[in-house]
Amino acid sequence: MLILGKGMVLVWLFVGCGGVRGDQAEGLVLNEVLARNTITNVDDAGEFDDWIEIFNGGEEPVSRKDLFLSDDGNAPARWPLPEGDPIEPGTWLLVWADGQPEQGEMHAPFKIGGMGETVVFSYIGSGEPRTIDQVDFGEQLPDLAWARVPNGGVEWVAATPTPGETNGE
Ligand SMILES: [Ca+2]
Ligand SMILES: [Ca+2]
Repeated sequence: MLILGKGMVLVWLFVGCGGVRGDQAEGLVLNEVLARNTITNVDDAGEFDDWIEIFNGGEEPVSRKDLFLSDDGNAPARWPLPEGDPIEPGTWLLVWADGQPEQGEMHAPFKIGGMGETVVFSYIGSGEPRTIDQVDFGEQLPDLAWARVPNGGVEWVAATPTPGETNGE
């Protein structure tokens, strides 16, 4: 009984540590990008600017701590997601990629190019740094997003933009 008891404690600790250390971004994906926004939606400064949508397709809230976005795979730590409420399961987080951080905390200091670009989403914290997700897209037509359809799925396609909402609907 004593041995079994120790074994159970060890298993519990192992699973517990794994959950804290390695799975900070479990379930998160880059879900949609719009690089040529001319009539789709405006930011809090009233501007039609580019954006990146993150989706939590997992089953647990995910902390924003130590998560970074970049438009340069060689510099993944360009911009840390601002502190705030965890990203709840089944919800989206919209980041303005307008190069105007002075317009608010959800404005990244880089833009994404309508002729094609890379967006890199990384975890860079106390654990092993890793790429959570990356999307390389080509030229975009105005107001046609590059999106995972179905929402959070494997395939990326050109689609009607759905900022902060389910893709492909
Ligand atoms: Ca703006
Ligand atoms: Ca969407």
